[in-house]
Amino acid sequence: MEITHPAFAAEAAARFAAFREAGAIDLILSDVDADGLSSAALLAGALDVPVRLVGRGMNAWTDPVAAEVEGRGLVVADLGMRGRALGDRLCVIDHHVPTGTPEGATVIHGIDLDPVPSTSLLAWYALGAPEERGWLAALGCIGDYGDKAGHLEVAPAKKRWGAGKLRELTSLVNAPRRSAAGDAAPALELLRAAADPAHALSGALPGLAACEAAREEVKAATAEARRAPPRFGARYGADVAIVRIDSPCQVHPLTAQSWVGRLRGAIVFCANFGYLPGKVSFSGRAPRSKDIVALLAEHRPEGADPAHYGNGHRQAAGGTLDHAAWNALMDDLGFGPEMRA
Ligand SMILES: [Mn+2]
Repeated sequence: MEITHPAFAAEAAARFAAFREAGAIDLILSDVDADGLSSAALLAGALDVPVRLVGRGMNAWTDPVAAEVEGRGLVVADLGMRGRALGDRLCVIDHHVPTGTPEGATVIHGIDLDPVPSTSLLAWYALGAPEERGWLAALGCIGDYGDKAGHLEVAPAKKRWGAGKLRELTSLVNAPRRSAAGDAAPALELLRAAADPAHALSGALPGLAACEAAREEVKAATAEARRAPPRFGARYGADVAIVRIDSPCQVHPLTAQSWVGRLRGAIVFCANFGYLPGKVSFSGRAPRSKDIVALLAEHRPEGADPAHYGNGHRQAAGGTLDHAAWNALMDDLGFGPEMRA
């Protein structure tokens, strides 16, 4: 397979080998989307260590998780990066806009590369780019960026393992985290057990049926969310839209995504009032010329937890706020009672 960033990949492999050499790795923390799961499947397969998925309403860089991983040798994948040390020894593999660098950590970060690689590509580079596992690298990349974002690994993976199979598997493993239950463990189980995408989709492995059921549930919730109209506030007019929904499923990112192409040039947020009790979960999508991370930083309301507000990519970021902080943000952005909690 071709490698988008060959010099970086070689350096990542050397850095990761040095990390392995220097001490034990006994736990992988990862995100629950296709990119996080494929990164975890790659790393867990190579290192033979368990995975702790960091899912709904949780953030790896907060006290509860820090307490849980105390004393461990960790790889933290696709979960952002902050200036906080976790565990006994730490390797961070990530591609989100970082807010700091943990002291003493081994860091494999792709934010300064163009195109920015998925975490799955970075994890695959770290492991020395093993050909047979290239489908997992491509899967995470397709999950985060689609299959036409200029990553050279994707076209050969599509040719070798099937474009349709890779797309189908990406869609399936992305479904459980979005369902009302939100448990991505079956998707990880499926990816870990599979030799390749055809094997994963064959029906012979555990996890597939749960992924399929989750996808049906999410499809129905998405259809309902699409019926909500975008609203505009006094401060930015047509430049910032918000769509309000109420769903136990994580359909706010998809809903924001579906509007950003239709509302020319606007930053679009979808605010979900039914996802976490007592909170508003919101997801923003922006056209290339705009920067959501900057917008949210400028309007950070009092009471916003930095671990759960305004993190992500320039074109895709959001957060979770309690009702008071959400209402303060709405006041600041010039929205009326239609957006208040
Ligand atoms: Mn990612």
